[in-house]
Amino acid sequence: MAGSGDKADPVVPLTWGVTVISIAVIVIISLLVAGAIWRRPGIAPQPAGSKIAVDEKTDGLRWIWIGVGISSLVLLFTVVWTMVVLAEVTSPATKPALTVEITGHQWWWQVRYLSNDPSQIFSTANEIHIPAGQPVLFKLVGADVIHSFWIPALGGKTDAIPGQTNETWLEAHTPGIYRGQCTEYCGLQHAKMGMLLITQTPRDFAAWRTHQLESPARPSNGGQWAGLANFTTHCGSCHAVRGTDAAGSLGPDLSHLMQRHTIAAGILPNDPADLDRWIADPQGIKPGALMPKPELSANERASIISYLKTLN
Ligand code: HEC
Ligand SMILES: [Cu+2]
Repeated sequence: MAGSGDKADPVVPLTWGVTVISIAVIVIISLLVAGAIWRRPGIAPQPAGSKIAVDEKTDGLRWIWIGVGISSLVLLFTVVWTMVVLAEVTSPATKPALTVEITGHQWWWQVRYLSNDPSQIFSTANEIHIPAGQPVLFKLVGADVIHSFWIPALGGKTDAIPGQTNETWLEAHTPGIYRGQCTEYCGLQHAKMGMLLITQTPRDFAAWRTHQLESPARPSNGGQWAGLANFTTHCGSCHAVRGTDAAGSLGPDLSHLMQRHTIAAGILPNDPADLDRWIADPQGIKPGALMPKPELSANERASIISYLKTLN
């Protein structure tokens, strides 16, 4: 019985333990109540005018004391166990070397890698990469309303609240991909506000990070250049791509879009056909999403897709 990370490990036995104890309590109490009903001494019909003797037996009181005693012990035990686990998971064993700022937007996650050196800061969206085996500090904020950050396999929920920075931490044992989800109702597309947490070996993570800090390669043919121009005009006010004039921040940073597994907060696979569907009609796929339907001719859209496919 173990979780997938340091913060989840002690919570798993606590969850099962409290569940089993609760079920046992319900079963035992139900049996005792049923037994009491079954054994209730009946009072036989008495002839009119006769006196009914009062039964003064008091040994039933013992059951009350024993019951209260056992219940108190069981409750005390679960309270202490819970407190110990809470204390264990509040802070990691070693100081996190990496800090990631997560901003909950309606209805996607902005992921910003913080650093004291401004040239080392970059943003991505809906997919968080972290090194396995190391604790990572997360700073959580809400851009508009309250969202909540949750990667179930690795730890509990923490709210992302506007005007306030909440902190949490996670650590994964091994490289893998974990699903996460917004877990505070935040509007129409709350259910479609997923994310992936991708844990990598420290070496792979370092390589990924270095690559994220680079600008994507420049277009290599006329169609892609036209795509870049169209992208800057129609999309650049909301989306940024490193090294280009597109520097908007209302939507996800698309600098290395092709490296993501999914688009639109985990609801579509990231392949050219679904990318095309999304750009043709984001409102049809995710009604209410804060990306309006772009006014593009079929040619313009095709050129933009051919450009987006270069963003590795
Ligand atoms: C008014 C701002 C705005 C404009 C203009 C805009 N977008 Fe978006 N875009 C967004 C927002 C907000 C999202 C996040 C939607 C969501 O997941 O709920 C998004 C999501 C996306 C995504 C998915 C990214 C990911 O990693 O999940 C792609 C790709 C995209 N937009 C491409 C485009 C292209 C191409 C254009 C121009 C034709 C464009 N967008 C125009 C705001 C905009
Ligand atoms: Cu939500």
